Amino acid sequence: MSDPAGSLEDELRAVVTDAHLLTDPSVVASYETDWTGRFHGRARCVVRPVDTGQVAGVLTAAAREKAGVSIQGGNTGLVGGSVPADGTILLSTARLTSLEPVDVVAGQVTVGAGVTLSALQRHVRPAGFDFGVDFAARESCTLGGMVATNAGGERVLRYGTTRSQVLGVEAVLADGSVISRLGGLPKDNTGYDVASLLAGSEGTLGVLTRLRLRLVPLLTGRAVALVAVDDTAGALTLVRHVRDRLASLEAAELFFADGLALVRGATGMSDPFPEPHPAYVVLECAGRTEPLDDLLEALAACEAVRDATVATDVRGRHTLWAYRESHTESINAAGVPVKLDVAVPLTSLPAVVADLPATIAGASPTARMILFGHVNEGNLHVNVLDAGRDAEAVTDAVLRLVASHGGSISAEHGIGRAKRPWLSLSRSTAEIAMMRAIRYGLDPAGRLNPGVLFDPA
Ligand code: FAD
Ligand code: 2HG
Ligand code: ZN
Repeated sequence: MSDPAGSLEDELRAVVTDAHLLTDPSVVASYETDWTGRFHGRARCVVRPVDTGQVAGVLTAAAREKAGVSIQGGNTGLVGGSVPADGTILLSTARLTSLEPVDVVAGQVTVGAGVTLSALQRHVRPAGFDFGVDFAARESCTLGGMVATNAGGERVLRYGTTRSQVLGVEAVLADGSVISRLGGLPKDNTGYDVASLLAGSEGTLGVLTRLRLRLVPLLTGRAVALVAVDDTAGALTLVRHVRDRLASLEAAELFFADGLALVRGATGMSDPFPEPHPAYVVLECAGRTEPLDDLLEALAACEAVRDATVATDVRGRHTLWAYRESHTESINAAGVPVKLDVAVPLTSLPAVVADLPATIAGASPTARMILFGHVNEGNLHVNVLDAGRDAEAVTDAVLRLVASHGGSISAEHGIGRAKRPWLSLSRSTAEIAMMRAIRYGLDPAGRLNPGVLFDPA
């Protein structure tokens, strides 16, 4: 840090006002640990800018003083990317909460990067629209964090990942300059696609401040099924069967008996079926009319189904979803997990699921694995409890298994700090060199989100 003590803080105070420069260690501490409790960092201070102009002011002052800046949205990220690098300014997007009117002609909306997913849903639904990405962290995660990590979630099967929903961005680069492309033209081939480039960049290329988002029709006819199957192969048979018959299929989520037991223990929920089963799939269909009859017909004709329960009313649907969506919180209630979010080709999925227990036991005899995921994308959430000092060995063993099947070491949550040493398992030397050239071309000293995605400069 090159500034004489206090001068950078004075500059920041002038930009965001006294109330939004936080320096009291007990207040700053609430920004310094991630959602899982596994990652920590020490911020120099926290700034809470209210608009793009203030973000630009913060980054200009930081650039002048050669100070690092870490970026935090809802702090629900699961790879340690949202905690500050030691000694950096922590820029919180919590006050970037503008919600512009829904553009009903284009089916688009422009929102601040600090808007939470649930606030966006509440904003667009009365206008007959919905957002194409949804998942359990909706009350806290922000659109900026979702774009920065290219979040996936439960509707990728129908609508794709967050990147597919972003038509434009406003962002501030490390030197304080602003790029603003919020016109929302669905067709625009005038060179590099800045929105796509920033999606998934994990805050290493710029601070997202506003987003132009594509919306999807609000579909109120909904049916959810919780289906018992024998194993992963059975789950795949079921999903293919329903997906190939019903265009209304929106979600297909897999979990196993030990995950159900953990969730039931943590939540007190009852057993969904009279008999236990090895594996379960949550399916959701959505349309302008209720898709229940079509779903029941498809389930009745599928050889993989061992039992099923369905719901169309809001409460019943939420209850069935809770068996799946409560996994993350239930795991955290049991301890600090090693979290891996891998994807493999669907043809490899049964083999990888079968190999994981021995792979993990080989790295950590004490470890306990809870597995679940977004089955149609081959995306497995490998959660490992009680790994103790073997966390790195477990990570290494699982990621190498995945890579040996041509999979990705991160399907959803990003690289962050947690998976930085393993990036080369999924990306070639030439690709990493290209990514670094972009990152350090825009931010030569690597001051934005240092330690995320790449080693600190
Ligand atoms: P943060 O955690 O604050 O930040 C995440 C990363 O983005 C960090 O590197 C941060 O520096 C960067 N960042 C944040 N805001 C900005 C910005 N404005 N500009 C630039 N960089 C920024 N993820 C999925 O993909 N699918 C799921 O189904 C899913 N389910 C989840 C369920 C639970 C219960 C939880 C706790 C998390 C889940 N996640 C899931 C993780 C997911 O990554 C986040 O919930 C979300 O995408 C992060 O948003 P956030 O605002 O909390 O970002
Ligand atoms: C989900 O799909 C999230 O619920 C979180 O991506 C996964 O807790 C996890 O490992
Ligand atoms: Zn997920």
